[in-house]
Amino acid sequence: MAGEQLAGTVLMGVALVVVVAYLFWFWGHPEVYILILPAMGLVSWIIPKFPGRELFGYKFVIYSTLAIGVLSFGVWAHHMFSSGVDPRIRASFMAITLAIAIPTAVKLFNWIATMWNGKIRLTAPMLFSIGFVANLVIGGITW
Ligand SMILES: [Cu+2]
Repeated sequence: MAGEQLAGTVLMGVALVVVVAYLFWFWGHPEVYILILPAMGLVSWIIPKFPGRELFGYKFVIYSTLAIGVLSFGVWAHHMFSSGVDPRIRASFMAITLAIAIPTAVKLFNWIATMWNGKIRLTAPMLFSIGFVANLVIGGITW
């Protein structure tokens, strides 16, 4: 009897940890994207300033921001795959996780296209923005 109670307590503890992890990522993953969107907005504003150009594909960058904001609510369970998520649910979260790379890549290519062959003044904000783009590329490739 004591052994069954102990096993039940351990199982409840494990289940609680999994529930807390689900709750954390349900909140935390959209939050990750919501935090980066204002920084992406700043970079979209700074990058055209110093080559003295318009932002390449302005509308696409705006719609990419909206797409990232919406899709960010559909990726959180990819952090729970090791806890045994149903394969049908896992597939949908995987698809959205892959899909969110598309608007992110649209932003990256538009920032690079804005700078391409431009006479860029390497001021501190511009260097920061180029570093942001480089960091995003390195982070995306090594993910
Ligand atoms: Cu994630």
